[in-house]
Amino acid sequence: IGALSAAAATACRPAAKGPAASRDSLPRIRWNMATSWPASLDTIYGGAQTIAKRVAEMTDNRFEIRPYPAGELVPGLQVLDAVQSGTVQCGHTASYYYIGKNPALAFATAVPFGLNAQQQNAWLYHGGGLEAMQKLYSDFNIINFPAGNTGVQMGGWFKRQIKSVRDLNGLKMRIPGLGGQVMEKLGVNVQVLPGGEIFLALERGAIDAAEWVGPYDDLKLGLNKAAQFYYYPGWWEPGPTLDVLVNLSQWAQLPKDYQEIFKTAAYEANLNMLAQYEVLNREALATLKAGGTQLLPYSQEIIDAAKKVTFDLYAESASKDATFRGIYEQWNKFREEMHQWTAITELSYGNLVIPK
Ligand code: PYR
Repeated sequence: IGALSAAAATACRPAAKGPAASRDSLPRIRWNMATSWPASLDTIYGGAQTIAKRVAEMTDNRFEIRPYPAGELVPGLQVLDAVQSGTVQCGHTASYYYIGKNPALAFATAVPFGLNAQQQNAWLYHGGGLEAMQKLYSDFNIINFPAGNTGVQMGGWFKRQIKSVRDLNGLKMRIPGLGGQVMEKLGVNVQVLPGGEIFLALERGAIDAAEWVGPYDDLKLGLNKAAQFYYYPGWWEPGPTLDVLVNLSQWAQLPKDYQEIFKTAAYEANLNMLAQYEVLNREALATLKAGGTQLLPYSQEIIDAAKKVTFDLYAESASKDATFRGIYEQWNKFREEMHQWTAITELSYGNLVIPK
């Protein structure tokens, strides 16, 4: 017992340098963070703010990160470019905005008929996903970390009802990522606009339909004032991850403990955003319904056609590009196995408790 308590006393003794002394030895660092979001969307912009706030708190304000709304430092859809070139040290964005640079970047966010938030986190953190995405991002002199998730999204706002694939033909719709490519193959004229520009485009008739995230954000953007029919589910975004991107040269210059703090803050943003969306969407859906929004499911005809086009698109992209093929094949095996597990757990449980 004597030896044990001596060891315990040693373990509890403060280090030779007190906490104040060790804090003083931490460098002062200031970074800017470009984002793709309007500051009014406290949920998704909140992902950037969570990282900044928590990094500051964990370093006694010695490592300060200042997030900027879309358009203030760089346009909302050019965050990757700004981080790559070093115009900013880091950015908060959705990787699928950059599929023009490499279509496999879509897997970092979400792809049609892919993984929900829980499965996406499983793939990224423990299924080889984040390693694959970080390898891909290293080609851009960037390291990425998951830093937010919206949960399953809604399927978008339409000015008129769409019952069949024929109704999609020629429709101008705002929708990013591989979901946009699938819609294009179904006859849609696809536009990709940053979140802050959707309302005006829809309201003025520059587009006929738009998807953003879900009830809370869509209500804040006022999309319910520009269109009446609100479809579900967003089969192209079952659990999209938002990423924080860091310029690799800047990352390499960070002290190791700041790197660990940054990673911890990104984990926190990832978890916190999803919890926030679940709570807020629940309330906002009721508000939308009370305000006259018509909630409609996509028809089976549209879902079946979209599913076929999606898996044809994956096969086509895999045949053209070795990077896409490598990531897709690993991801698809994970997806198939994961869906079998989910069928007997989450889904069968949901069927027990959710009223029909
Ligand atoms: C979108 O751009 O549609 C997102 O869901 C972030």
